[in-house]
Amino acid sequence: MKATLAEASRVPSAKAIEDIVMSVPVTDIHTHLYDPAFKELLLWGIDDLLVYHYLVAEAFRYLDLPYDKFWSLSKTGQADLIWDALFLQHSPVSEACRGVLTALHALGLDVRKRDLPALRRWFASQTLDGHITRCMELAGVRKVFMTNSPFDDLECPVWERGFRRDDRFAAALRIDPLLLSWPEAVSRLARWGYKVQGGVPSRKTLDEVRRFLADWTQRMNARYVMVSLPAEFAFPAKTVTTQLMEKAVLPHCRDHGLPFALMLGVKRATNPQLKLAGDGVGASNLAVLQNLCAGFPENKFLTTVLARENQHELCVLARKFRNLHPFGCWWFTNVPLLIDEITRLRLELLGLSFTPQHSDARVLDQIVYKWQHSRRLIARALADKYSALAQTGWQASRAEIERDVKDLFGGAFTRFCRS
Ligand code: RAT
Ligand code: ZN
Repeated sequence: MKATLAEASRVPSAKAIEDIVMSVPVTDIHTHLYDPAFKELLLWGIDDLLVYHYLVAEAFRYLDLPYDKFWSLSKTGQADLIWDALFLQHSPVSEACRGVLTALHALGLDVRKRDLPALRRWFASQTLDGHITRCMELAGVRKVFMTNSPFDDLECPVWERGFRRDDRFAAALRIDPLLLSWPEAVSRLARWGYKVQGGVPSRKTLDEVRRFLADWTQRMNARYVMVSLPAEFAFPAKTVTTQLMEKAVLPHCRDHGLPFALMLGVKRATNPQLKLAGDGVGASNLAVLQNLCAGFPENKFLTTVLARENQHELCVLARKFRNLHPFGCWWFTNVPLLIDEITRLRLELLGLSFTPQHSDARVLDQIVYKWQHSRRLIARALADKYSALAQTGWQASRAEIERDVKDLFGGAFTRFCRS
């Protein structure tokens, strides 16, 4: 028998579901933000918002000055050009532009005036500590995962000196150079006292790489190990990358009970003149992921894929392998059209056993817009699902919905990491 309208209406309304989703505390599982102890590495404020590499790429669609000229300008000079091109000369309809306005508006600033100097004055009068608290509150974020690389010359000395941790910021050990630039990684590791040699890694070298990973995992208290891989990455294969992965990284993760996070499908330096803004996307062969999940059942894989074409296969793989946890709408997929599509696809194929979003924020204020925009879309997708269930007579209670939402915004991730 079909449920009556009255019965269906006992399910919390779409508005009530939206309220639950808009207010649930979030664990932001991948960002490029830093613990405030890293001082100027934690970016914030209007100029950093404007020179975000997503906006740099968009501004060059309109700018005609040479790339070098742009890069030789100060941060303020670059921000002035971007503001003019993307906000004044054209309407800021792209997701990255709209995001700046959402963040400013949520911070209580009047965007109608288009007054960049006034915005700068406002940010100059804020303290970093106060601003962190304010942004985290506005975004409803309770924990931020950083991206921490021992190979980063600015970041590394701070870890080596040691500092008092801010427990709102958790570490993730990022190892792209180790797996993707082996000759340079060898010189670094050797300089740090690890007895490694270039070429195909020997037993001794692999042991030393594991010692390096263990040292840094401990130093950072890293909660997972992470790499981004190009679209053409293959596994298995007879390459140094796969050897290191199989014989050092995966055993390390198993020993320490840590997930290995794979970000698949980036094409680095598609246009090197754009620097950080110059990376692109390619469809990955997800046989790689199947081979890893099946070949290493004792390992846990957090995975996000950059290509829209890979999203469906990622879900299907996650149905086959419980050691695979899909997460986030990464980078070029972090736009409303695709967040909506990908989230609905995941709900329909995986239920609630995934993490729909991470912010990837590089500038503190961005957490405010990235979470506000994503929460709305996720809320709508969920409301449609609970309403479809209500048509069968199944009424999800408020407590059940709250439980489900907590899972999506950090609970399922935490459980996966602990499992
Ligand atoms: O989204 C981004 O900001 C990209 O530049 C990348 O940092 C990407 O998220 C990554 O972690 O490699
Ligand atoms: Zn990232």
